[in-house]
Amino acid sequence: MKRFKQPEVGAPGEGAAMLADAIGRVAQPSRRAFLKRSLTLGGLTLLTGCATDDQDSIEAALMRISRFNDRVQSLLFNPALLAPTYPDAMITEPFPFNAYYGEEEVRHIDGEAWRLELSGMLADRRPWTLAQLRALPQQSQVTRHICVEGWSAIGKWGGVPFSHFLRLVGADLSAKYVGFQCGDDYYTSIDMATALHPQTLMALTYNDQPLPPRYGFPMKLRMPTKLGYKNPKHIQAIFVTNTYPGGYWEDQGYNWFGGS
Ligand SMILES: Nc1nc2c(c(=O)[nH]1)N[C@H]1C(S)=C(S)[C@@H](COP(=O)(O)O)O[C@H]1N2
Ligand SMILES: [Mo]
Repeated sequence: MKRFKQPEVGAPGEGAAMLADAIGRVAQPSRRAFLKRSLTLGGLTLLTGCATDDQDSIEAALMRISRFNDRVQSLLFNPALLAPTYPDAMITEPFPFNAYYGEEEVRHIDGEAWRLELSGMLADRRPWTLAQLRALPQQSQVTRHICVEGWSAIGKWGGVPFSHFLRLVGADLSAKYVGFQCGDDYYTSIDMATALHPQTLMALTYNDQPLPPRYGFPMKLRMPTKLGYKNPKHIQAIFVTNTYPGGYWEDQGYNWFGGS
């Protein structure tokens, strides 16, 4: 991080254009608009101690603001507050598909061979079969999924309350993070408070049927308190850790806490 260095900006406005460009690449759309309205070049320099002529230091500064924002969101998160639920009649048909690739590339995972792997800060690291997960107590919910790409949809998911599962395997509930590795190389991570939220489900069904491949067979994590990209599909492995694990979109600048 370069400190106390004056911007070596050629033409007036060049630095601002660079800042807008960096914001575009770092921030999610809503935050981008907010930053554009509220930050000037000088303001960002004061806030971060960074000269704003340097792309890397601008991005690092915006990432620091976003990580600060994560801490604020964690403090504001109320684990007892429930996300709205809806009647079955309001379920969106067809429910949209989304991934970092097109629908023709949806992964087809073999449910018989699949094992859920566990690692990190938990007592019982034995892998789980799909049949074993289906034998655990199940719950269902009709909730709204919100994607930062500008759509939302109501769907019905059923599965195992994640807090029940974490207790069952002896997870260290004082750990900071729960991380997920997916069958399509997607990955993400969440805060422990959200992992233990009563509406956070290890979803095995969609519309009372086994989760179809496009919605994340054999298992996804469904959290109505978080944006779409925080809800991992095709989960292969779960780990509990105090080391910040990041995520596929989060590492490209999307806000990590990602609450909705
Ligand atoms: N494994 C995996 N999970 C993922 C994604 C992905 O690309 N791969 N995309 C995320 C995003 S951005 C969204 S909006 C939702 C879409 O879920 P859906 O296809 O059930 O609507 O999945 C999330 N989880
Ligand atoms: Mo999304």
